[in-house]
Parts: sequence; structure tokens; C-alpha cells
Amino acid sequence: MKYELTKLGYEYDALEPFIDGKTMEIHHDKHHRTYVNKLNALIEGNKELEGKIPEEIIANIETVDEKIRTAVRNQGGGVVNHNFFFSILKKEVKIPNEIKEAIEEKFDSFEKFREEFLKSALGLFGSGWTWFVLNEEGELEIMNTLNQDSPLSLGFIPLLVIDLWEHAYYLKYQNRRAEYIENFFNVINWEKVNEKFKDGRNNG
Ligand code: MN3
Repeated sequence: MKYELTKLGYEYDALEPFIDGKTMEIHHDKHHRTYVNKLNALIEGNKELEGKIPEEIIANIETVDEKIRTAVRNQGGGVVNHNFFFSILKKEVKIPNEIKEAIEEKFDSFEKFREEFLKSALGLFGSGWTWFVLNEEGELEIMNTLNQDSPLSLGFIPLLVIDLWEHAYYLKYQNRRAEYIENFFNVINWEKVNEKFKDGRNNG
């Protein structure tokens, strides 16, 4: 069974002007597809991994054969991180009360949460991701991962993420990473984040 590239679920230009259509097209159809193809090549004929969903493989990365573990972590991480990233993007979504109140309780105010997220994202050196997660204790946490590492490998539940690889913003923003990160707050699908929060809190 080969993994398929997950459909975007909205038009390439749906997030404009904050994320441009050309960037979305290349990001999804080229970068994301390459991770899917490389993961397929890696697990082809591998009895232990074939048939498992990528999220399950990444959540149990330490059990993967050492010979291919790093490659699976990178390519499989690329698949699950992009699946997740593209799924939580939408313009003009009002934040639901459950997640809003949980954020205010943990960070004092939504503005303080935003500032901490921006600071974490700006502080990431090189390529990686800034996440908002439910950690092992079921607490809200902002964290960075490098390369294609995923919080799933730590047993954390992702709620929200920003892709900080240059391919995610360079066409439009070039070196203006801070502007990209600030504009990201206009394209968060808070309804989705809230669903993941409620599911995670109930099942985690
Ligand atoms: Mn990317």
C-alpha cells in the first residue's frame, strides 16, 4: 500500500494575502509530495512498516530498524508534519471559548500566548517547526522541533504548528521571517485547534 499525498482541502490562494498561492502550490505539490514519495520508497517491502499510517510510525520511531530510522524520521516526519500543518490553516476563524479559556489560564492572556509563540518561532535557528501541544502531563506547551522531528515521537499531542523552513515563506517574505510568523496568526483554523484540544484532553 502506497501513501497518497493528502489533498489540501482548500484552494492554493485561500490564505492570501498572508500566505500566497504560489508558495502553497509549491509547498504542497512539490515539497510535501517529495516527502510522501521518499517515505514510500523507504517502507516498500518492509514488513514491519508497510500498512501502518505515518503518524503511527512516527509516534513509535524508536522501534524502527536502526538502519533506516533516521531516514524514516526525516521523511515520515515530513509527511506527518505537513499533513498536520496544512490541516490547521484557514482565514478568519474566530477562536472558540474552550481553547481560548485554556490559553488564558495557562498564559494569563491570549496576547501573552501570542508573544511567547512568536518568541519561540523567532528563536528557532535553522529549519524546523514551532508547535503548540498538549504535553505528556496534558498541559499546554509551546515548543520547537528541528528538521522534521515531530512531538508525536515524544508522546505529545499537536494542536497547532507553523512551518519555519524557508520553503514555507521565502517566495513572499524572503528574509522577513518575523513578518511571516506574525501573519500566520491570521490563518489559524482555531475550530480545528479546538477540536484537537478537546479530543486530546479527553483521550490523552
Ligand atoms: Mn514545509
